[in-house]
Amino acid sequence: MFKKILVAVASSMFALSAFAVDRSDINKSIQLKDGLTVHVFSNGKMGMEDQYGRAVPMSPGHIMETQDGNRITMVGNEVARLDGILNPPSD
Ligand SMILES: [Cu+2]
Repeated sequence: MFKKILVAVASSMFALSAFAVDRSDINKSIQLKDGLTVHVFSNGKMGMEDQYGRAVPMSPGHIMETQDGNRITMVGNEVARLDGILNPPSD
């Protein structure tokens, strides 16, 4: 059972890294009031970028306020996926 979970985790990590540097996977990016940016991926999940261009975690379900006063509910928490896009491996 435990081994099965490990295999599942390993293969999903591989799937993530396979398209991690593909910026076109981001559907749209929205500026928030607090200076953060929320990136919405093609599957509807989101990743957060801070003022310094780093991928930062946010709890799914968190209510975010956009610069134009709208509210968005955080879906997913794609930190590793966004980090691969913001900081692609140099080699
Ligand atoms: Cu968020």
